[in-house]
Order: sequence, then structure tokens, then C-alpha cells
Amino acid sequence: MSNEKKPLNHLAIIMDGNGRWAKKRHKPRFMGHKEGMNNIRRIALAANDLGIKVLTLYAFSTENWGRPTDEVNYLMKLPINFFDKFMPELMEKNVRVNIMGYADELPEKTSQITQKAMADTANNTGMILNFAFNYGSRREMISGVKKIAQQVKTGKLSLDEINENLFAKELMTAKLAPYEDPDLLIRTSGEERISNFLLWQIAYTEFSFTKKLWPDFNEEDLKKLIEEYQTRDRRFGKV
Ligand code: V0D
Repeated sequence: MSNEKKPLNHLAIIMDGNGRWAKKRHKPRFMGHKEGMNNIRRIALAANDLGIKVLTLYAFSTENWGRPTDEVNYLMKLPINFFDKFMPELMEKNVRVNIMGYADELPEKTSQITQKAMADTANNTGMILNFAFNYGSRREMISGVKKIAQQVKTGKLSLDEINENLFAKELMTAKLAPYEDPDLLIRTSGEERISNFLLWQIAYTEFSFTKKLWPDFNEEDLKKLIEEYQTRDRRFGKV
């Protein structure tokens, strides 16, 4: 078989274990979130140095709204803190920010800040730092189905024209072309679930689960998982 290193263009990470990290240290949950936010910087810079083209981070799912109000309020301020703190460095490293999710449901200031981050970095040509923020994959697919159905209904599209490529164009990952689908998905903190993250897009993705909690997950852990990924035989179902 081929000894060629598998490309790793698109890396996706479910950042889990922040609450548990805080609990272990007898600290309030928000300190775990804060430490988790700072770790985004560390891992994004490492990914950028490793030549990764797209880093997708699952930061908030539509389900997280069920948490206590104080915690949701704190979480909603994290993008504001994040860009206040790290925007100069992102610009310096030529990183482009993308956010996928339902922005219209976010607090006004949070939504504004994320729009501004995308606009400010729109001309950067380096790695895309892609946040899945107030995102849900089933909902994303239903929106896509409705768009297509509408086009059929109005006669702009025939049933025969519906195929996988056409559907993928309706998903929020279409903006990441040509790296829409993750090559590798990492989830930290020992949980082995997808939790309504990218569903369509992971059809051929390799999975890697680590027990490390997100705030503890470092460059070395990342490098090890990538090396392990690159030794796997990936054939997209072919022999
Ligand atoms: C909390 C670990 C940055 C996950 C990371 C509200 C738990 C720290 C962002 C962020 C969160 C989101 C969008 C954006 C820029 C930054 C973030 C959430 C949680 C969900 F455009 N950290 N962070 N978002 N935590």
C-alpha cells in the first residue's frame, strides 16, 4: 500500500472537558471556560504552524442554551474576550476567521463582534479559524433541504438535478471550499459522541478521542494525534 502521508487540510475539534477541568481544581466552571478559551490560541497557533488549512472548533451547540443563565451569559461574552485579546495575533499570522451558526439568535454585541472579526480578517490568506458557534448539524441540513425544495417548487431546479454536490453547497461548510469536510475529528475529555456537530461532512472523516480535558490539551498532544492519524490507511471505501 501507499506510504504517502495522508494530507491533513481540515482538522475539527470538539472542545470538551472545561467544566470537569475546573471541578478537579475546585474552581468555578467559568474558570474552566476561560482556560479553555486561552487554549484555543495555543492550539490554533500550533495548527497554523503545522500547515493546517482549516481548523474548525465546536464551541457552542444549540443545546447549550439549557444551561444556567449566568453560565450562558458568560459563554456569550467569550467571543468578545477572545477577539479583544487575540485579534492582533490572528492578523499577524494571516489567519482568516469564519463563524458558522445561527448568528441572529446571539446577543447583539456578540453577533456584532463575530461579524466584525470575519470582516476584519476577510482578506487574510492563511489558515481559516472556523468556529461552530450556536451551530447544529441537523438544523443545518433541514435548512438546506428547504432551500432546495423551494427551488424545485418555483421551477428553478428539477428533481434530477439534486445530488450530493448540490446539497453540500447549501451547508455552512460550503464557504470552506475546497476543504469542506474534516480529514480528522478530535474530541477531548473522553466522550465518544458527535453531539450534532458536522454530520454530513464527517462521512469519511477519521476520528480520534482523547481523555485529555480541553484546557490541558496541548501542542504535543495535537502532534501525537496527527502522527497517529497519518499512519492510518485511508481509502475512502476503495481498495
Ligand atoms: C467555553 C472551550 C472562544 C469551550 C473554549 C459560547 C467552552 C472556551 C469562543 C469563541 C468558548 C466563539 C466564537 C468566536 C470566537 C470565540 C467560545 C464558546 C465557548 C461558546 F467567534 N471560547 N469559547 N465560544 N469556551
